[in-house]
Amino acid sequence: MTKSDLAEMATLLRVLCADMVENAGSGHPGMPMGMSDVATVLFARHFKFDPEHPEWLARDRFVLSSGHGSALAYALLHLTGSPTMTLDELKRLRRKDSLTPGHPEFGHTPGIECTTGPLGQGLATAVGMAIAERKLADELGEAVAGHRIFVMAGDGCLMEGISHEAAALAGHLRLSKLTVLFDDNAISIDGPIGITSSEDVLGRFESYGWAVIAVDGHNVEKIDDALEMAVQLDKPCLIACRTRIGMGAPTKSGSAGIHGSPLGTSEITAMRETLGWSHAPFDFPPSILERWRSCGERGHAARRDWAVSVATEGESLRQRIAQIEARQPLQPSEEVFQAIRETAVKQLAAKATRVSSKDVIEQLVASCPWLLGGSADLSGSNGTRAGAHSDFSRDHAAGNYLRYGIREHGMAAAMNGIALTGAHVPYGGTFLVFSDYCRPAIRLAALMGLKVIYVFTHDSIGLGEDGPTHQPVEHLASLRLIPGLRVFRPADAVEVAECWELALKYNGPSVLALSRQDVPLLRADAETNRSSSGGYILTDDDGQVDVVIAASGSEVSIALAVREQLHAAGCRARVVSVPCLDLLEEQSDEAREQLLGGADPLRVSIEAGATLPWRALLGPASLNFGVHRFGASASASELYELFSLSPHAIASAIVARRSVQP
Ligand SMILES: Cc1ncc(C[n+]2csc(CCOP(=O)(O)OP(=O)(O)O)c2C)c(N)n1
Repeated sequence: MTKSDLAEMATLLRVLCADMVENAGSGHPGMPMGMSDVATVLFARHFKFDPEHPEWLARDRFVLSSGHGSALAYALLHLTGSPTMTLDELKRLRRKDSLTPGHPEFGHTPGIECTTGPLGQGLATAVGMAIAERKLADELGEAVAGHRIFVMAGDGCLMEGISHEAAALAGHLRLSKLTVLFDDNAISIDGPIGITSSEDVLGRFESYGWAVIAVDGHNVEKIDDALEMAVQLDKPCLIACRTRIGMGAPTKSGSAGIHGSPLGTSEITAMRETLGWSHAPFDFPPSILERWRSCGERGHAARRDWAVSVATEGESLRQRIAQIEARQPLQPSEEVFQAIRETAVKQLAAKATRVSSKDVIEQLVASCPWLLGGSADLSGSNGTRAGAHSDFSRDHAAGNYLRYGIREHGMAAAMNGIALTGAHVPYGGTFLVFSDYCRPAIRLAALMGLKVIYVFTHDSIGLGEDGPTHQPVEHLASLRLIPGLRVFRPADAVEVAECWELALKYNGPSVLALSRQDVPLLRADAETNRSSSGGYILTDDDGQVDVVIAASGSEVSIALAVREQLHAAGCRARVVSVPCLDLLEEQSDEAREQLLGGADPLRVSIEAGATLPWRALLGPASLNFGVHRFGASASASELYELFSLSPHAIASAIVARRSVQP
């Protein structure tokens, strides 16, 4: 295609995006109009994809990190021939039940690789995709699985802190398949970037170990040269495309005003005049549309050739491709789970649940080559690295353990990218208190329904002397509020094995909250996974009980000690272990009521954290023991005394309440 062919295609794309936003009555025309030339060159000359097969393993990935520019992604899908992205869908931008929601959503719109909208997340997720690509190309061969990841990111994405973590990691790992097309328009919502930023973005990326290229983002030949160069490099590449936001709008381009509002009737008419475009909205000259369609057809042919060559490959490789393309969930066999539970029940010594988790990981590594471990510089403390692990590095793509560095947010986003590729299940560790640093990416994992496992250790004041900065208080409660995220807090080695099993079987994200301090083994049975209902009766008195104590994690053994003391005081108590409140909430009301002993017994909860979720479960008449202020620097046993979480303090409070309300 000639330069003028590309220019016409870019104009069609630019006008279409402006018309889509105009038709919607709201949205963001500035970014798509500014980046139309870059997008055209990328899709016409470089991007490998098949619109009819968005699941193709070897396709290049396009991540629109500036998710507000969603019109661009949808328009590209339509123009290149996606069968689901019809013209009608483009006309329904931002409408209810359309395939064209305000920001791109993975799993909702075929062809959208990643949910984007929170700035910076797309870029950081793409780093995980580039890690997964290296692993896949190493496993299956470059010809079968190699692909590139192209990201469009604006000033906003690159200002966000997460871009620093993600880009530094990508540079360190030399993720050469990653190319970021920076929409360098120097405008954000409040105005010119100069009012808030003086940084040298290119210098920054260079210092991370990236190649940087600066081009005129409206010069199709220069863009083409830059992309040509980027794919030859042995490191990630940032192409800073100097663009004019809203390019083509005669009075509004170049200003913040066009970032997030439709152009308006007079401006859009004037835009048509300026661009010499006489066609009505959504009416495309057939010759230009044909050119766009040919980009998709080129990819279609490439996929066909690829399919012919992989058809001659062995059965196991073809099965692996089918697994990835169908996004078939990866999980160990039932025998592996059974063996892990049986090992756990034999370990009689008291052990921190983080150590029991490491025991599980040691057993999983051998049978799960698709499991990718990692930690944000706390491998030893989190117990995330097994003896059989080897580190993934720029020189060792076969490694199955990621050293994320002290980059919790970058780690969580990269895990999303790894999970999105569909070939691996990532797990990553840090302290529970630092889940705050991961939270925006955890939320996106939940929104996308990704199988990602967070190994969050040091899960309460029980971590002791490191003090209140390290002691989570509100974290369990707040993580439980994220829809679709399962928060597991196992009480002993058997529950740890069960919760790992449940996390690996769940097609969504899971948190494993694990103790630093030792806990005794509470269970002697491991035949069935009792954690699967979220909560179960651990110890009961025959017949009627006066008190039901529900607890999680390290507080379950405290609940058992409380029960002993109550027994001595003539009060019969049931202990319910609740390793996962989310799963318990999914049970029927009847099952839950039965577990909690109906209306008569006094309901009690013990968890060393905010008590809100327990009050919601047990009702306003319940007694809830927890932590309602920040912790302190002292030994775990001193802190449990200080926060009235010792068996004696709890038993006394229960007896006192019962004497008032027998
Ligand atoms: C984490 C986050 N913070 C704030 C926003 C709201 N927001 C959307 S776009 C934008 C400005 C982005 O500027 P830029 O990347 O330069 O985009 P452009 O104006 O060039 O389209 C902001 C603040 C967001 N989507 N995500």
